[in-house]
Amino acid sequence: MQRLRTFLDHHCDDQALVAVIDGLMVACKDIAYRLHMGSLAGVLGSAEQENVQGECQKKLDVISNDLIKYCLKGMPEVKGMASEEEADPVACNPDGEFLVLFDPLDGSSNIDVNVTVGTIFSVLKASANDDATHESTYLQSGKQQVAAGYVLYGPSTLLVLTTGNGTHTFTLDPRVGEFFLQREHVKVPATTKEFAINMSNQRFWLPQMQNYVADLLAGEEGPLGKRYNMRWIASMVAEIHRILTRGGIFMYPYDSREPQKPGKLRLMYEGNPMSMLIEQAGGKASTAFEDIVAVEPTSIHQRVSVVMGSADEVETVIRYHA
Ligand code: AHM
Ligand code: MG
Repeated sequence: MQRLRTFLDHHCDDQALVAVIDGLMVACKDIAYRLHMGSLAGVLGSAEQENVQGECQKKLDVISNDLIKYCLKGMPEVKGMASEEEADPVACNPDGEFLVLFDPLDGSSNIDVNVTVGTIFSVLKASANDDATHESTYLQSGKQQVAAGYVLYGPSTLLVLTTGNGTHTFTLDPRVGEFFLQREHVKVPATTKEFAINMSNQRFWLPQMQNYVADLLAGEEGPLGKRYNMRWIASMVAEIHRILTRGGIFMYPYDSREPQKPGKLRLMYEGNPMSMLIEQAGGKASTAFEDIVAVEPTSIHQRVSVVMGSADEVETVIRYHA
C-alpha cells in the first residue's frame, strides 16, 4: 500500500507541485466527507443563486468552491486560481509558481439524487511578472498543463492524477484520511463498443456528428459493423472514469443552440484536464477538428466541443468531420 505522498515523492521531481496536489487533497477530503453526510450535513439543494454562466448553483457547488479556495489561498506555491464558479480569477501568493484552475463539483445536477460527482483540476505554471487577478495570465493551452486530475466522489472516493508521466489512480481510505495507490499507468483500450452522449441534443449537433451517431445506432448492419452499447450518467468525471477503466467514447459536441459556445463543457476546467488524463493513458481527446489541448484559449470560461476516449473511436469521429 503506497501513500499518495510517497508515490509523488518518487514520481514527480517538482516538490512545489507535489505540495500543491497534496494541499488540494485536503479540500477534496473535506468535500468527500460532506457529500457522504448528505442531508445530515444540510448541504443538499440549491444555493438560490447563479454562477457567472447563468447556471443555478447547488449549495455544494458553493461549499466546494469555498473549501478549495480557502485551501489554495493558504499555499505559498500557488500564485492564483480560476474556478468555474467564480466570475474572475483570484490572486493567492505573489511569489507562487503555479496557477490552479478547477471545477469544484462537476456533475452537480447529480448531488440531490446521490449519484457520482467530482472535482476536476488543472495546474499551470505562472511567471514571476504575471498578474494573478488578470484573466490573460491563465490563458494557456492545455499543452502547458503541468498536472491535471479529478477526485471522484462515488461508492469510494478516488483521485485520478497525472503530472505528465502517465495517469494513476488512488483510493481514499476514509478511516485514516489518506489516498493509497490503486493503479499505476492506466491504459485506455484503443477500441470500444461503448459510447456516451446526451441523445436528447441530437437535433442540435453538426450533421457529421448526427451521421456518426446514426451509424453507431445501426449496429452490426451499419458501416461501423459493431453493436454498440450506450451510457449517460450526466457526470463527466463518472463517464471519464468508466472510460479509463474499460474504454469507451465520451462526447459533448458542437451544439447549434449556442454558436459562440461550441459545446456545454468548459475548456479550462473540464476539457483540458480531462484531455491530459486521457492522453497520458494512451487515449485521444479532440474537438472533432483539432486536439482539445491545442485550442488557444481566449477566455477563462470558454466552452469547447469534447470527443474523448478510446483512440481508434475518436479517430473515427475525426474522419466523419474531415
Ligand atoms: P457542471 O459542471 O455544471 O456540473 O456541468 C457539466 C456536466 C458534465 O459533468 C456532464 O457531462 C454534463 O454536464 C451533463 O450535461 P447534461 O445535463 O446536458 O446531460
Ligand atoms: Mg463541470
